[in-house]
Amino acid sequence: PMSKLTIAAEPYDMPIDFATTALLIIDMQRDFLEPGGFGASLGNDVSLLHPSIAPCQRLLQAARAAGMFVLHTREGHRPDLSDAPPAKLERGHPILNIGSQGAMGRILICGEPGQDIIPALYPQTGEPVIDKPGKGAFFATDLQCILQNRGIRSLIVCGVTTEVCVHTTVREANDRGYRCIVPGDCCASYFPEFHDVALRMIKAQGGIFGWVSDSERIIAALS
Ligand code: C5J
Repeated sequence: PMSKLTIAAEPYDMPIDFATTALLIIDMQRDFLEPGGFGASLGNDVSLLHPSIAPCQRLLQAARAAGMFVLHTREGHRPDLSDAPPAKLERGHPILNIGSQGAMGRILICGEPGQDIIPALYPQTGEPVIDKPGKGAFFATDLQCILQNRGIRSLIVCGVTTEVCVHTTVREANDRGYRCIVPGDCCASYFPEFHDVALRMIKAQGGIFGWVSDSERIIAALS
């Protein structure tokens, strides 16, 4: 694609420089999307997240075909839980705690099958995978270092869940000076009303945190 592109979006179209834009896919992990993982252990219906998979897959394919820099994140903790704050561990009252043995290995622990990314969106060689102990992808990770080294200034941020890890990451990125666009159909929440309001919050007030678009409009701009 041409270096200077315009993505149709709200609250207004977003001009991007292709060379300094990356696709950041947040936490499309088995632990959130499949039965028996962290999300299900908290009492959520994981099927509510499934409509985001196909649009995410189409966007990922288009980004790869265009040669865009792609990164993936995974929420997870060290096996000894030393990077898990007690305040995180004590909340939620799940059926299985973080670190407990579940159907896909230990819940939300780095290196376990459940903590890995779903096969439909599996990272390819050359696509950094950022393991993160928090909800935001910048906290206690090398994400900013990697983005700076590539000269990235704009981020297409998608994944799950809209109002938790996607939102936290967009807020962190916005404060660090990154221009963020969120394709709403490539995100999902266990609470559909939170998904809707989270997207409205990003684009309200003239785009207080960023832009909102969808996979179709972003793919159209890339092709
Ligand atoms: C949550 C996430 N919802 N990836 N994590 O706990 O959004």
